Amino acid sequence: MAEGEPIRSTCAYCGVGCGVLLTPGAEGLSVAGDPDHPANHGRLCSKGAALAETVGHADRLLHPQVDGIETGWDRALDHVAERFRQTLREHGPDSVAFYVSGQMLTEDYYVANKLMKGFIGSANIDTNSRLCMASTVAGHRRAFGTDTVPGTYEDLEEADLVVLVGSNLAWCHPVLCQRLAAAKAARPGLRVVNIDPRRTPTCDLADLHLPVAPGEDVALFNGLLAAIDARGATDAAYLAHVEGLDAALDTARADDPARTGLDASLLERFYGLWCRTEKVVTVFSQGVNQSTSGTDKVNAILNCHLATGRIGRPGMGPFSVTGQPNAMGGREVGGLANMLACHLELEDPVARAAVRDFWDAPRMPERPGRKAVELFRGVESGAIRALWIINTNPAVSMPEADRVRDAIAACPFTVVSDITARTDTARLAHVLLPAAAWGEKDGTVTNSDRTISRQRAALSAPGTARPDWAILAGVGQRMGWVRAFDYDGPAEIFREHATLSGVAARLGRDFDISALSDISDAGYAALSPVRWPVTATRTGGRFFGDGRFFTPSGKGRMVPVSARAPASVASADYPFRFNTGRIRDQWHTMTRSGVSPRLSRHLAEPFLEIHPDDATRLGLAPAGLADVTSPHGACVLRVLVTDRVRRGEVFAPIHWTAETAPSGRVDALVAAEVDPVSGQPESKASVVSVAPFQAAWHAFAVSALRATPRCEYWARARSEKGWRLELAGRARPMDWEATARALFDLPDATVQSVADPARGLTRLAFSENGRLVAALFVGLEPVALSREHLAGLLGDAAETPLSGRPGADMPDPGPVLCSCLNVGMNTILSAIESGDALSVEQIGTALGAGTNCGSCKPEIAALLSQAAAKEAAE
Ligand SMILES: Nc1nc2c(c(=O)[nH]1)N[C@H]1C(S)=C(S)[C@@H](COP(=O)(O)OP(=O)(O)OC[C@H]3O[C@@H](n4cnc5c(=O)[nH]c(N)nc54)[C@H](O)[C@@H]3O)O[C@H]1N2
Ligand SMILES: Nc1nc2c(c(=O)[nH]1)N[C@H]1C(S)=C(S)[C@@H](COP(=O)(O)OP(=O)(O)OC[C@H]3O[C@@H](n4cnc5c(=O)[nH]c(N)nc54)[C@H](O)[C@@H]3O)O[C@H]1N2
Ligand code: SF4
Ligand SMILES: [Mo]
Repeated sequence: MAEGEPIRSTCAYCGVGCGVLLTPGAEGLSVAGDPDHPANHGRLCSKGAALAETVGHADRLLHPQVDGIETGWDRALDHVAERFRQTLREHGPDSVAFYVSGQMLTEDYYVANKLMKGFIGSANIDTNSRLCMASTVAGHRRAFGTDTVPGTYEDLEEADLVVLVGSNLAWCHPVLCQRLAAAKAARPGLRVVNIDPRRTPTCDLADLHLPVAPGEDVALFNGLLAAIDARGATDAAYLAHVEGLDAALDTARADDPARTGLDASLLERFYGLWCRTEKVVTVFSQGVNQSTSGTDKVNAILNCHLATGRIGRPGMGPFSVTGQPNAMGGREVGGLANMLACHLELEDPVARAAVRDFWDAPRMPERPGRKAVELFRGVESGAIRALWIINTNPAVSMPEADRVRDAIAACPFTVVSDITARTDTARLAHVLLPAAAWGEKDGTVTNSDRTISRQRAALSAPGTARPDWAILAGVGQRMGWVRAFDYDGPAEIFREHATLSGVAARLGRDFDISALSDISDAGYAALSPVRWPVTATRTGGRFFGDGRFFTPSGKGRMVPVSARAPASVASADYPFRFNTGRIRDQWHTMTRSGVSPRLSRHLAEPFLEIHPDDATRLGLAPAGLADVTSPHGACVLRVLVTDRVRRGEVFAPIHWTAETAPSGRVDALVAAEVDPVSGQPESKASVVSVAPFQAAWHAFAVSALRATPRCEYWARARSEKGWRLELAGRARPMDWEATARALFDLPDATVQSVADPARGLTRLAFSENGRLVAALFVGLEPVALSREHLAGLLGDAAETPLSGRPGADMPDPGPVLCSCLNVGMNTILSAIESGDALSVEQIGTALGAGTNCGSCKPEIAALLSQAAAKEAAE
């Protein structure tokens, strides 16, 4: 790459795996979409576009810490190695565990897996992919004999029918959604069906929405399989390569599609469309995986594609979209407790011997290790006594999160590798190891369609932070395996991994990138995105169209499956079905996306979507707060009254933590019920009760410095010039000014105040040197103010901050809808009302909203249709 040219890398976030161009400069990093990357062809979503805002060093962990004291690497790594060795000596290999992540680079992941499975000699390494892709892995292995996504992104564009199952593609895989939307715009015949109990923004793209009853996708696809057979849509020639049709049909016919709760006529439309459309792609994600029947849901889908031979050909096939940037790479290196490496199986003695020889490994486990939920149960029971958590935040993201948090806190020895110490999990560690972050390190990731791309460093790591592979190798060497972990960089690790894939290929596995085994350092530095396999004779392409599978018989397998309801049963005490998921602009526990003020504008608080009828019945006020309780924990969430969810069902996003909203940790509510085959938890179908939170007061605050309230409810988000806070409490403090001074840590600042005790209103503005540094607005009801306006006044010589509203000459833009171009909802609404803009495109032309990443287009469309409905009613 020539001097001054941008550095080609891959986005830090989702499994779409978009290519980015990074240009470090005096003004900071600039990030643009890579027009030459096959995943995105230059597009980015709001999160990708805001990457540059998240690479600052403000909250970074800069040096190792042992028992809260900063120290050098030698001392920290010696200590970790010694404690792991001691635990092994005293309690055996299964008393230690690693809990790792689909966000690690392949090279990091490879070293972690090698250290645990080949050298420590335990299979107690599991990953957050257990909460994410495990059911798909298990379903793929049952049907194909290997965990392989057959198709490519182009298939979504070439299909005539795309079925989205349990996927909010518009918010979670936005660039892939944009590609689908563009294909549909160019070819309106392309039909999209969305299967989701909720009406999500993804529905705006759909011709048909099937609001399936929670957990009942097996019944839906069993009904489809029966319909395929009844209508003669099976492919006899392809079925010669497939076994199990009759058994699968028997169980399919025995299921009653009425379980789906869908009208017979709606089902009929869907079945008819599927049966008569040859080019069909079924995209599935967490609505499928995160279920106690997740593996069966996957096989119910795969059965339909196998029966019709619609697989591995252009525009056809089942398509699991992966969540994390390297969920796929993790599967390739064998990061799950029940896999070995390169799609080899741990329990296969031949595979074990081959990997042992290749690694020259002293000991290898013969049985699978503990899967995530069991792993933390082992920590709780004391069976696991030394734990290393890398690149994941289980004290927040595991089901029964309070229990997991307490188990980690009680573990005799916990190491956490993270980029920041401000996570709920890092706070529990004995040893904290500072990892180099995205943008600071080199390696590879594999996206949802098997494309391997380089991540490249464009910035130097702050403090003494190191890449994860180097931290792991350092511990491996100190534990005594000097040669096995003597790597001089990620290229060397990659070559070893590629060479091992050749060994696996000779044992009949499909993951084969052996043509990259002797890639030079320069070749690795310049590696362009490439879809695996990469062998002497083949690069990329699709799988299974030729009828060749990786099962013992070489045939594809249809698996007989039967519908089961979710494990948690609603009762009078817990009458609501509790669904969880993601929002557009935040990434998981927000340690990175939450740093961006732009991304924090869209939805700045934890919330609960609830149907208007339920809200009325329970006496929940719109924008009020609700107490949400389950047998496992409690939350307080902002009420969002909407008919996007049905009666009896509620939905909450997963992103808030003890750092950002302690009563918004929704996994505290989620039951740790798991799929019997994959061990994946049912994150989408717990049961809860909902009641109004009895608030004595509500407040909104802005503060130049990070402030941590002590009341029952608070949520904190970044703004350009500081922080914004939502607060509420069950009891009124005696003295608001004293409370506010303590909250903002401003004992001496000048204060302006207005109070209306009769209406319970108090407004306080604090300034230092004539500049506004903090303000608090208290009321009896949720405070209606222009939050954007107030957050913007911080640092200004604001004369009238206490009005809480912009002056008459400055319209209030309202909550931000388009985060890329910072266009508020009120601005869009007034353009609609004035008649200036009658379509999403016209709004784009007039205001710019929706013209960059396009992720907000569904919301703009919703505003337009609301306005049209209002007009019609008037
Ligand atoms: N903005 C953003 N994007 C992300 C992420 C993020 O944190 N933020 N995370 C990434 C990761 S790791 C992942 S795994 C993906 C997840 O991507 P998705 O799976 O698309 O996202 P979720 O919101 O978890 O869940 C998808 C949908 O499943 C539905 N659902 C719930 N129960 C059922 C059911 O029984 N049947 C069906 N058919 N649907 C059901 C929910 O209502 C929800 O709308 O997103 C990735 N992309
Ligand atoms: N109820 C419910 N729970 C869920 C889900 C759900 O839909 N519903 N989804 C599940 C799914 S699919 C997933 S993937 C998980 C995600 O859950 P987690 O993996 O727990 O969430 P993240 O916030 O992505 O955690 C990543 C951590 O790694 C740190 N980090 C970032 N970069 C680096 C690095 O380069 N090196 C190291 N060592 N650390 C780094 C971050 O600061 C952060 O603390 O949540 C799961 N939990
Ligand atoms: S869709 Fe967005 S978050 Fe996902 S890889 Fe592309 S730019 Fe990043
Ligand atoms: Mo995930």
